[in-house]
Amino acid sequence: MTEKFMPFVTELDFATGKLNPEGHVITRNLSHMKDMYYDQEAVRQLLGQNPLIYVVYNVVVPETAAHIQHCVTILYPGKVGNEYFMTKGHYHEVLDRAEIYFCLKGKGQLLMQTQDGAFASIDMVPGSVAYVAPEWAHRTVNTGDEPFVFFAAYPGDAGHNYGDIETEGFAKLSVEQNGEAVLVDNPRYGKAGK
Ligand code: PAN
Ligand code: ZN
Repeated sequence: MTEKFMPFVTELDFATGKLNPEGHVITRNLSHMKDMYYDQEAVRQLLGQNPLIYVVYNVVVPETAAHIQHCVTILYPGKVGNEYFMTKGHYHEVLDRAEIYFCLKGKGQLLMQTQDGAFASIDMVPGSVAYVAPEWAHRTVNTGDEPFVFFAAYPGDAGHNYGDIETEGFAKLSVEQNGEAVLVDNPRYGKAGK
């Protein structure tokens, strides 16, 4: 007989967004994603300090369809040139696996796109529960001046495909213009990539 997988709890600190236990922690600095920002001169200037852009605390569960992966992302405020700090973004490796994002703190945007060229964005504030439908790549952007914190849950076997976004880029860039967050067309989308 196979052994039972036992129920368990993880505590989420609403003040910081951190999980206890921390689980599997992923940290992303600018150097991990320097080609993804449009303004490469601004990237060069910032690389010396190599700012921390985001941290993901992942509860560790088996990566099978029976389980539900869940984690918290803390995306720090800041900009590279006039482009807001963002996550790398990905499709799920098993393309049709959906995801739920629940905003706990701060404010941001959830950018999504499909392989056949559709694009969507959702503004996220505390209480927003966003549904990333199957087959949509997803990236988050911090458009505020405090950490943007969200909880995510998705099927255990989803996996992450970063390569396609590294190659094609996102259709829109989220930039500050006159103190406002606006989405502009990404001139590099689908061309040289990134
Ligand atoms: C999220 C993301 C997390 C970090 O948990 O993995 O916000 O973004 P990147 O994975 O794009 O670096 C999720 O969508 N998981 O599937
Ligand atoms: Zn995902």
